Amino acid sequence: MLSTTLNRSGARIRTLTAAAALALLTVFLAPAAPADASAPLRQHAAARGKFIGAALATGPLSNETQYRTLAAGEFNQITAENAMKWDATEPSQGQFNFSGADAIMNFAQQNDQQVHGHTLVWHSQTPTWVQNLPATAMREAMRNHIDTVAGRYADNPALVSWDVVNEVFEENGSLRTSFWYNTLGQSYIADAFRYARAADPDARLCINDYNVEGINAKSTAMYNLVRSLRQQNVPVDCVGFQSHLAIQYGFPNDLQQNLQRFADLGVQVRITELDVRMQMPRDASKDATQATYYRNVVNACLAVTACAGVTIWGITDRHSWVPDTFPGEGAALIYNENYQTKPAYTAVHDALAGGTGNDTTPPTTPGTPAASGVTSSSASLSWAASTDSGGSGLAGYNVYREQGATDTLLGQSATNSTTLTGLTADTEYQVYVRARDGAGNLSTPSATVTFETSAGGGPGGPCTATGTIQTQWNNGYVVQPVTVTNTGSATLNGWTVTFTLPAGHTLAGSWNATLTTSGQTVTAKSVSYNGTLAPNAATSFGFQVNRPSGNTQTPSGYTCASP
Ligand code: 9MR
Repeated sequence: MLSTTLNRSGARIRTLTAAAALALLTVFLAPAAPADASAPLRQHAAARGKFIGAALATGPLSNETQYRTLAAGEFNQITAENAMKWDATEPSQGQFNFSGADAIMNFAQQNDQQVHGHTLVWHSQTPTWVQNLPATAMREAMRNHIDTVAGRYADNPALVSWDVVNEVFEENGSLRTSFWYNTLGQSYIADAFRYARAADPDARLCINDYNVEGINAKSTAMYNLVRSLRQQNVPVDCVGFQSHLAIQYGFPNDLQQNLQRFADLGVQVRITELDVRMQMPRDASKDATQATYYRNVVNACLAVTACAGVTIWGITDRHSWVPDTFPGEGAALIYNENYQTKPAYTAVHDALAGGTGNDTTPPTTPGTPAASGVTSSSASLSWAASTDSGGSGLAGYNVYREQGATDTLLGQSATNSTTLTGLTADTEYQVYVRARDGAGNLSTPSATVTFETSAGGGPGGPCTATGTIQTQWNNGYVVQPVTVTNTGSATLNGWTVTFTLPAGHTLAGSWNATLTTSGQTVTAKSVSYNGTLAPNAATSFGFQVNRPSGNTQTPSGYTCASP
């Protein structure tokens, strides 16, 4: 008789016998005394009622002993990095291939791990035979695919959840104009969830996306969609926050708050694809910042009851998608290329081992901030770092403006430096910092630093623009951010960036600038809220492009001018 139970993280465990139930409950539930400091990640995670997972690639899983040893020993949850995607499981219509997917499932069963299925319906890694179908046939192909793939593992107790739809939003929060949307309209999303529920009634069904970790246009669109689908009784049980972070773009300090607002809708939340990349080469300071990001993500999940756990998008820097997609960036994982632990491993370990929230010792008082590069609207601050001995670890710093009785929080930083922006010209600021630990304890305030912003206005000055490919797929990509920097000594009052799209590429959306095209030349103009740029200050905009299938070119010739 099949039965279903929920563990403390809400993960579903299906069992066939009482003995099997006991074995699994020991693994997933273990009300566990806090694990020994040297214990692997999975033991600490289980003691906190969470999973800690990794995405696994089938190549190294079959070829590399160290990869297998760490995958089995450190993680109690796994996701197939590619093996369960459509191009792997149904390369031609009706011809299914489960060799990679089965290898992942077998590994999980051998090692008492839960599996998150990734992914049933996505615009990427989906064969062209699907993309070219007319509407009725496409909907039926989607139903049959979900039925066959999710159905195959429906009675397997290791398979607990599925990414039913992946990456359905554009960066500005509108629905992505994928072939799914263009052929079937928005209804493909609800249909996919209903087909998945029918194929595996017990699996937790998730919607998953990137750049939704903080509160922004895209995550708010996700929030509204999940709420509206659930109001219509569409079976959406869970939301996945991919969390492909980069130390040069800052930490989403409102992650915990964002996870909580989704949890308040009644869904499970999970971190599904965590990695933290950096510009190469690695150094000790970048490693330390990266460790702080990992620690903050794990702490955010620990602080939200409905957060089931954290999956890291790989094990070792030897095998990671990052360098292929972002030339010059890498080192995004918690083990280096030689399978040695990095500070990020220690951060994840210590956050998971950090006890049950009984840390009441605040971090030490940070040093007095030093101000530099003060302009009419920005200032850079740095200070001597704090340390934390209470167990939960240093999480970051809050930066305040002293204003008598009601001090204002100007910003938060994961590291012991930050650049304040949006300051008022010609104004005196008194600023101090307080350190924060993983349990939310705040240190006593540092001494204050006083600086005065310069007068604003003046004629335009020179500027530069650089575009970064944030993500790309077979027939499109997102450029985010295009960073516009004022390199002159006067404030810019409006800017214009031009660049060239390769032949056959067409704009599919943009944000934080007004874009017009003439042939393949694109002109991007500042909008009301980002045209004023103090000397050395930077702002950014982004855009999305469709390109012919298989073409790998990207835009070139970014130039910036002020009007
Ligand atoms: O890590 C995956 C990489 O090996 C594939 O080549 C790539 C192809 O699209 O997909 C990567 O995984 C993606 C995941 O499935 C969805 N979110 C973004 C991940 C990184 O691109």
